[in-house]
Amino acid sequence: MADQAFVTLATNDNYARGAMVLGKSLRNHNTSKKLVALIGPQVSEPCQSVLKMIFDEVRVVDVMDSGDTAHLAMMKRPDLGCTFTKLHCWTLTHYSKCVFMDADTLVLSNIDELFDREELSAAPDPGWPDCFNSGVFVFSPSVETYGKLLQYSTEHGSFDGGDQGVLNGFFNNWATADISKHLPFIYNLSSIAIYTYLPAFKQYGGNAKVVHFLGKTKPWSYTYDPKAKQIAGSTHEATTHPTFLLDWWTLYSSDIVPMLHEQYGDQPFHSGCVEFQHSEMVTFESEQVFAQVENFPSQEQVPEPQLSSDERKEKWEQGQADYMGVDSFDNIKKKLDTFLK
Ligand SMILES: [Mn+2]
Repeated sequence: MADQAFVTLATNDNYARGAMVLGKSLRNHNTSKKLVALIGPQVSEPCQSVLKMIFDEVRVVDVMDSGDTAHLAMMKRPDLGCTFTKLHCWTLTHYSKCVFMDADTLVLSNIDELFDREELSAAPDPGWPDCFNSGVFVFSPSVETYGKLLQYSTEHGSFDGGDQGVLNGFFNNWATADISKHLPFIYNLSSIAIYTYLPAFKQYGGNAKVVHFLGKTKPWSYTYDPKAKQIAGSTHEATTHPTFLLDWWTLYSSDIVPMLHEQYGDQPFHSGCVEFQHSEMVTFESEQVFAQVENFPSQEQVPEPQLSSDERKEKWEQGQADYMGVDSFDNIKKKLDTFLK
């Protein structure tokens, strides 16, 4: 349908890479919908060119320059800058229905069936399931709704400082009014679920259709060796399941990097793809630490000191689990298996 579209948002070159991977993943799964990227004025020319190859429409949104109600809203609430840019998706009135997807999401199968849903449909947030997560939602563009959203934001602000707080405040009967507006969690799966409810992840994780790389460390924050198919980065901060992260990097390195190279030409740019120097792995002092990180070798890797069981428990309870090291999915599974036996 020509009047239905997937919409994403990139305010800088890093998020633009996420948007490229998302767009490509939608194409690879044969979506019949249009693809729209809203971008901030900071996105570089070469990145804009690549986005234009993947998306049907690339629209620069400059809230500060818009001279309309959005600009006025921005003057009152400068803290909500990115939020106002995201709300801009409601102005895409040449489409009757859209699905917004964060640039840090990845599609694993065709999800065109989401267009059977009505505004505002979204999946529960894993941290507070009576709120929806605003990384994936179905909406109907409307100038009227857009105006109301801007008014709501300036009057009430955002309880979490971002768009999710604004949208949950505005669509405040989502939790109770209409169950058909609750998207199944597999349309917005964040890895948090793996660590908070592992048996459910083992049971249903394989049905995931959309992965959402929630948290501070985004897929593009890592580096990747395409030959060795290995990822490096600050693994103790990781909030992502290694398999999904590898899916992201496989698609990015094979489909997106060649397009970026073509657009950047002679200009220097950092793709994030490097050949890891295995000779540099021997800088680790203890055999134990080495074993912990050997799947993610990198010259940037700083070995973490070994923690006691109590220290690890404390970190875990603070939400700082070492997801790719000692607290990895495999290790948790091993531990659970010993209980279940
Ligand atoms: Mn996100």
